[in-house]
Order: sequence, then structure tokens, then C-alpha cells
Amino acid sequence: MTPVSFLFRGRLQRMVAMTVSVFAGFAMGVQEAGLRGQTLEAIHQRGHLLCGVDTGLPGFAEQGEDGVWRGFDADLCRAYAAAFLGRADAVRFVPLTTAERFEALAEGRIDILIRNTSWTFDRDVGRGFDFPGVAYYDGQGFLAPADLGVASARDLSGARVCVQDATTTALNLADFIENNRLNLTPVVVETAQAGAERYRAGGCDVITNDLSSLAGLRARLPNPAAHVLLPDIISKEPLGPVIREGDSAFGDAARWVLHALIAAEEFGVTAANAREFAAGTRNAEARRMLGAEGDFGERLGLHREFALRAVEAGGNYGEIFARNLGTGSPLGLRRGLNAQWTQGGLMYAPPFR
Ligand SMILES: N[C@@H](CCC(=O)N[C@@H](CS)C(=O)NCC(=O)O)C(=O)O
Repeated sequence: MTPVSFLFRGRLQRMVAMTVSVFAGFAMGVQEAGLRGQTLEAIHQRGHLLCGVDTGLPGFAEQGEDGVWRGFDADLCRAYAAAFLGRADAVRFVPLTTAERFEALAEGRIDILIRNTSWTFDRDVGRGFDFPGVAYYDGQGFLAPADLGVASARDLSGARVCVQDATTTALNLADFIENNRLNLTPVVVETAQAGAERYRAGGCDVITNDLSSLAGLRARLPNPAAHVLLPDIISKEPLGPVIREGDSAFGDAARWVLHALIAAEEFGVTAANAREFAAGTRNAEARRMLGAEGDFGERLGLHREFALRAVEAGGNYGEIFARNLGTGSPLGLRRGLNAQWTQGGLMYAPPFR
């Protein structure tokens, strides 16, 4: 052996040894912190999922007089319960106001927050939260009486605007006023319901909120046709589930359950046909996702049929959307940005490969 190749071997060995010890140290650090899979473990031991939802927002989360929670967010909670625990009803709904929601998650009073919550830099970075994906692409708008006769929010000079506390909505309104040098007076309310009541009673001239929630509030007003959604969309509000930062195994599970619902719609897997589809399809990606092939469920720390169970719970993404928000529902929302990527929308699940 020449001295040069000896030197080279020595360096290579040191590099390999260093790399191994860095990885081992990292793995130990993660284990010592006890984070890997901690949330899933707690859910399994408890036997039900604690899902943070809205206190009452039509189309998203609302408890009926029969005690049943209904809505898009409530159905996502059920899909998660089915994927994590095998039963759609293994979920307790924890109603939270906008101001309470993050503290409840940080303190472990819920496992996951599914509550019209926008993914923003400030919430994601440094506050101890993670956003596994987007379930609804929304934007902020304005609801106004039709007889006010304004064509745009920029024409609302002198108006009082009902806006909800502790939201991106309130921050965006402040930006909108400043950027356009508008003379608008924010009237801060605690809940969407309080805003609607204030508006009805003449305590504010218009309401600003996520467009999806304004559609729900309008549907509940005595004469919905007397109120219009102004054409202005003043922000991007990507709404989705939120989890505590640090448990990346749970983050993977939360992300891929959501993507399974989205991909199920793309593949044509429905609540009614899921089992039959899994057994009979030639679509290899769908077979991997549904557990007819491979071990994707196990790799997430879930059952092999996690995706199949999630879809059976309340349907694929499109079915959940249609039932709670779609044009056939009281909210009457079109798919818009929330259409599949194959239909010109932004719903795009990464490959199950
Ligand atoms: N997406 C915004 C707004 C959240 C928000 O204001 N949600 C409204 C409707 S979209 C709401 O929760 N209202 C019912 C309540 O507070 O009880 C955010 O994450 O800050």
C-alpha cells in the first residue's frame, strides 16, 4: 500500500465513522426527546382522537340538536379517527374559539386542530406547530347588504367592519386598510356567530372573514339573497390541520391521510366502493395506497388499510366537500381552487410510491 492510498483510506474511514456517529447521535437525540410517534401512541392508549374544531360554523363544524357534529372539518376528524384507530366514531370533538385554539393544541388538550386555520409563516415557524397540508384553499372577503350598492370593498368608505379576534382576518384587514388608505373602522367580535348577530342588529355595516365561512353565515341570515359577497379577495387563506411540532412520525401520518383522501377522489375510490376497488383495481398506486399491496400503512405506524378506512369513514375528498360545502349544500360553494389538479384546481396529492 502506498502512503498516499493509506492516507486516503484513513480519511475515508474517519469520514465514515464520523457520519455513522452523527446519525447515531441524531437518532438517539430524537429517541431521548421521546417524540417519535408519541402522539399516535397517546391516541392508541386513550382509544379516541381529540380533534379541535370550531364552536359552530355552518358547513365546517356544527353540533346538531341530536348531539352529532357535522361539517367538512368534523368529517376530516372522523377520517383521521378511522385511519388512526379503525373507527370513524373514535373521536371526541373539542370546540374551540379562534383565541383558544393554539393554546389547546400546545397544552395537549387536543391531538390535532381542524378548525378553519390558515397556514402562515408566523404560526409554522418558531411557535411549536406544524401544518401537514392544505384541506381548503380559501381567501378573505366581505359580506355586505345588497342594498348598500357597493361594487368593491375599496368603495366602503366610512364603513364599520365586523372582524373576528385573534385571526389572520384581523391582521389582513389592517393591511388592507393601510395599503389602500381606507377609512374603515374594525369592530372586533369574538366568534363568527357574534359577528353575524352584530351585523344583523346593525352594529356593523359589513363582515369580513374567510369566504367559505361568509357563505355559511349568509346561508343562515333570514333573507340570504339580500346580502352579497363582494368580489374582492384580499388574502390567501390555506386552511388545514395543525399539529404540535416535533413529532415527525405523527406529521407523516397526518399528511398522508389527508393526501389519501385527495388521491382517492383522483383515482375514483369512494366510501361505497373502497373495499371492492382495493381488491379489483389495476391501478398500482391505488393498490399501494389502499393496502392491497406493500406496507405503506405499517410504515406510518398505522394499519395496512389506513387509507381504505379513512375513505370508508365519510368518503373521499370530493365526497366530503360535496356533502358539506358543495353546490348541492346550503353553502353552495363551487370547487374553484379546491378542484383536483386534473380539473384545473390545486388539489394535488404527491404520489403513493
Ligand atoms: N382562517 C383564519 C380565520 C379563522 C376564523 O376566523 N374562523 C372563523 C370562521 S372562518 C371562525 O372560526 N368562526 C367561528 C368561531 O370563532 O366560533 C385564521 O386561521 O385565523
